[in-house]
Amino acid sequence: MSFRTTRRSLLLAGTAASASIAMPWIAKGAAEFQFKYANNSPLTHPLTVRTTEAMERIKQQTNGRVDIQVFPNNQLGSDTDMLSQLRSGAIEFFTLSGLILSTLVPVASINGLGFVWENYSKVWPAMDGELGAYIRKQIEKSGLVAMEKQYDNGYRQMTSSTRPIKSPDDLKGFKIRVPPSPLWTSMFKAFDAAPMSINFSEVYSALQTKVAEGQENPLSIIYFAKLYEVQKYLAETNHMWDGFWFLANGMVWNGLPADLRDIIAKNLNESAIVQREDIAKQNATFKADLSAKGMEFSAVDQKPFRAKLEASGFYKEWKGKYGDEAWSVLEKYTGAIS
Ligand code: X2X
Repeated sequence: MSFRTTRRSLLLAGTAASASIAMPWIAKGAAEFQFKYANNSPLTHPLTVRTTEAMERIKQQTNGRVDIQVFPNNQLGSDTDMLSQLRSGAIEFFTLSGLILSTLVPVASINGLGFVWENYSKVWPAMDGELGAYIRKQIEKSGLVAMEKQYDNGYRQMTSSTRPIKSPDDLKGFKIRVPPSPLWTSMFKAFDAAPMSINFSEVYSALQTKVAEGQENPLSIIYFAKLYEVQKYLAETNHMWDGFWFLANGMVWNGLPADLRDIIAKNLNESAIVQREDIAKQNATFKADLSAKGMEFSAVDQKPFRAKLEASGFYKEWKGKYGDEAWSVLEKYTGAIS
């Protein structure tokens, strides 16, 4: 947090100091507010592409006062590490799946419940509406701030190197990597699979070395992180929908002048809308692209998967965890779940 350093320099320098010592950013030509934004996504993924564009606009529109450097692709560590860094202020901005954020803010995984979103025309009104607002309020209580518009991760699909997944029975004993989040573990346990929590930074090698047989992710991640190199079968399960919250350290955010906050938020929210469109467009061609890379696709009937979750008490259990209030906000958008 360079602005803190700057304040300390001001104190140390005292009144006798020259302007170039008291305001080192002027002397060095550096920005007044230099921040770090980190994520888990490849350079080519629309999340990285569009947030990088937002940072360029922010620099321009603040006349160089705010300079946010982008550290994609787990350069600064795993999601779990980066969440700690965000909380301590070692990094100021971070995008994280709400499902993983739930390790800190339990309700943030609610949009990831299996088989509740018919399509995007239900997802975005919910996340841009009351459900998103409800989650953001809880996020704020944890000392973090979430921008209003989420970036898309996408509908998640199951992949495997050992066998095609066609029915819930195929998941029995299946060694599947899931992101670190109680909801994921709970759901794949309900399928009688053998889920293992592994951060995304380790996924490629876990699949390559066959520590895990399979994993689940949206097509965009499977494509841009080249998971097709270490996975053969792809079942179009669309089992969960997942998005990235653009998070700020609350102390840093609230310490910024309001006009700068407005410029940052506006640009990050605008880029989120464009990023959602990127994913929608790319989804139309990913199947052909991934097939060309050698993946074998299979269409899947969702009904028996959902029935298995119902029968295992999965929805009932999570309704109890999230509470009636959050559940009714969710059902406003999804329709009755159970
Ligand atoms: O870790 C994953 O699988 C990923 C990339 O989808 C998330 O960020 C949750």
